This record gives sequence, structure tokens and C-alpha cells, in this order.
Amino acid sequence: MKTYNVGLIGAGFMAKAHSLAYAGMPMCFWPAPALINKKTIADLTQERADEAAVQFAFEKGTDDWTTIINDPDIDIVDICTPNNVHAEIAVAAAKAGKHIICEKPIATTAEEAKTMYEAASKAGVVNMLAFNYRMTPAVQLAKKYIEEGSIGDILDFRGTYLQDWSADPNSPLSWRFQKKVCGSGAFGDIGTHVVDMLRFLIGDFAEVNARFATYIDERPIQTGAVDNLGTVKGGSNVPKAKVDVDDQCLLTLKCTNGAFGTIEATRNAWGRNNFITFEIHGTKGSLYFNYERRDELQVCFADDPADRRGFRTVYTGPAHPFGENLWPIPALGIGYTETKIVEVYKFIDAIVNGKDASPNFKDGYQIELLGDAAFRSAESGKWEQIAGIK
Ligand code: SOE
Repeated sequence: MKTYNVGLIGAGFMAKAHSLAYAGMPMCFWPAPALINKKTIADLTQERADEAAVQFAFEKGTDDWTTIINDPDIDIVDICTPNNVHAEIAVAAAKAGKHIICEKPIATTAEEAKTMYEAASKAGVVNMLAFNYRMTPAVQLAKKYIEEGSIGDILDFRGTYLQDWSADPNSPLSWRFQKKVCGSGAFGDIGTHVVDMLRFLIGDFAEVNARFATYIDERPIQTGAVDNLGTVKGGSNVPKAKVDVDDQCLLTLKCTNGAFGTIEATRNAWGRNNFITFEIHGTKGSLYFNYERRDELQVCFADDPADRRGFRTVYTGPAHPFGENLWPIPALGIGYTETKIVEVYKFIDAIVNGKDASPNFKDGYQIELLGDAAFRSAESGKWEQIAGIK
């Protein structure tokens, strides 16, 4: 069985998720398409990189990400950094012939995303964008229902991603609130996950009418590079700096197939933790998913007898997509790690079998173009066309 060497850049929260997935993938998907050796991990300081190498079981740490790009033994570059350096790293990795998995959103602008998509296409390397939530078995089951025509033609949809980790004004100004580092706020960070799921389920979007709002326009400056997602608050005596990204976005969208709906995202919704939902209505039925109850898909079919028609719950398990590979009994519990394990499996499978990974840089670039149109719409107050990739 072939072994691929991975070099991972950015030793934070996502490094933990990806490292767990590399370890777990062959345990779940056996025989595995290939094995993975965690070779080098890079972070800003040698001290943190060395510590992360021990914590996440890499052979070694480095404070210079270019050593990963220049190492001929490394087959895969895994980008877990803040968004503003994705493009530089991905383009260098593609030029060096490495396969690439990159955290979402793809970049801070559509222009950057384009360079990543073009470099990876030119080099012919497998590229994947880590929109993991579509890997949840219940979301994959929703796709199956839609493809089989069980809910008929799609009429409308609504998607949400609501969190509350930044609702407190003392939640600090991390890179996630600085446009030059993150590109956009709630939209890029979490709204794009819902865009990805809905594109996966019902197809692409053609037009958007959007509004964005920023409620907390300055926050305490965060000390240190650690992205603590609001768990360490800055006090009232900590100096503050300007937030220049959106706290909330609301997008009304028209699909190329005529379906119509909304997507909203905020990280300031008290009481909502990882509230990723979609409800899709078709001519023959409806589907509802809520990630906070991610083992379940709610389904309703128009041709059920009138006196029994209504949403019912399907608990995902071995009978459902990826279920056999995960746990042997329904509702044992799918978690964040499982979605990342499936993601890594699909990435490695694409490399081994010479396929395109999905979602990939093209998808990420298309979502950036949607974002551009949404921000244009917020300026113009009008519907805006979403550019397609030539
Ligand atoms: C913070 O909003 C965050 O870590 C996102 O960046 C991730 O993509 C999401 O999966 C969990 O929340």
C-alpha cells in the first residue's frame, strides 16, 4: 500500500482536526486507498512547530513553510493557515507538483482564488477545499433523496449558519475580524459552508441580493497568534481596534435551475452554537437538516397518506453514505472528526484513482465570485449576477 507524506502548514485548531483525520482515515476506510505519514508541520515559531509536531504526531516541525514546498519527499501540502496566505502557499505547492488540501474559505478575494485554481489546474495536482459539513452522512443522504427525485423539482430553500462565539463585544479582534487577513467576516468564515452545502445539493446560483451588517465595530486587540475563538475575553482596559468585516449576512439567491431561497450567517446569535441548517422544499416533499442534530435527516413526502403526512426522522447509520465505514449502529454519533475523516478519505481516494476531488479550488473560486456579487449587491441595493468561471 502506498504511503503519502504530508506537510501541514498552520498548527492551530484546523491542524488538530486534520491530524485526527489522517490518523482515523485508515481505521475507518479499510483497506485504505493509501496510508499517510505526517512528515512536517510548520508554524510561525520553531518552538510552536516543534511542540505541534509532538502534539499532532508529525516527524518534525519547522518555522519556514517553504521547506515543506521544497522537500521532494512531501507529496501533499495541507494549508491550515489564516486565509490571506492560502494563495501564496497553494500556488507554490502546485508549482512544486504537490497535491493540496486547503482550509476554507479558499482565499481573501476572487482574484487570489483564481490564481490558486489556475495554478492547480496547470500543474494537474489534486486540489481539495475543506468544506467538511457536506461530508456528514445525513447531508449525503439528502443528496441521494434529491438525485432520486424523491422530493421532486426543487422549489425553494433556506440555509443558516448561526454561532455565538463572537456575540460578546469583549470577544477579541482575532484575524477573523480583519479584512486584510480573512477577506470577509461571517460570510467567508461560515456562510460559505452553507453555500457549499446548497450548491452540492441543489446546484449553482445565478443571482444574489444581499445585506451585510456589523454590530460590534471595535473589539479588544488580541495578544498572541492563538485563535481562541472568543474563549479568552479582552477586558474593558484592553486597547480596541476597528472591525472591518461583516458580523451578519443575509443573501437571497436565485439558482440557475430556478429555485429560490435564502442563506444567512452570523457569529453573534446568542444560544446558537453550530447551528447549520437547511430546509429544502420540492414539488413532492421536503428535507430538513440541523448540524446540532447531525445524525438525523428530517424528511416529508407529499404522497404519504394525508393523516400521517409530516416530517419524520431518519437516523443515519451503516445503511447510509459512509455509514458502514464509520460506526456499526445508527445514531452512535457522527462528530466533527468523522466529517474530516470522510474528507481526507475522499481527497486521498482522488489522488490514488486520478480523479478530481470535490469540493475543489474551482468550487472555492465560484463561491468567491458569489461573495463578490453579494457585496456588490449590498452596495447597489439591487440583484447582481454571479459571474461564472470561464
Ligand atoms: C469559526 O466560526 C469556525 O471555526 C469556522 O471557521 C469553521 O469553519 C467552522 O467549522 C467552525 O467554526
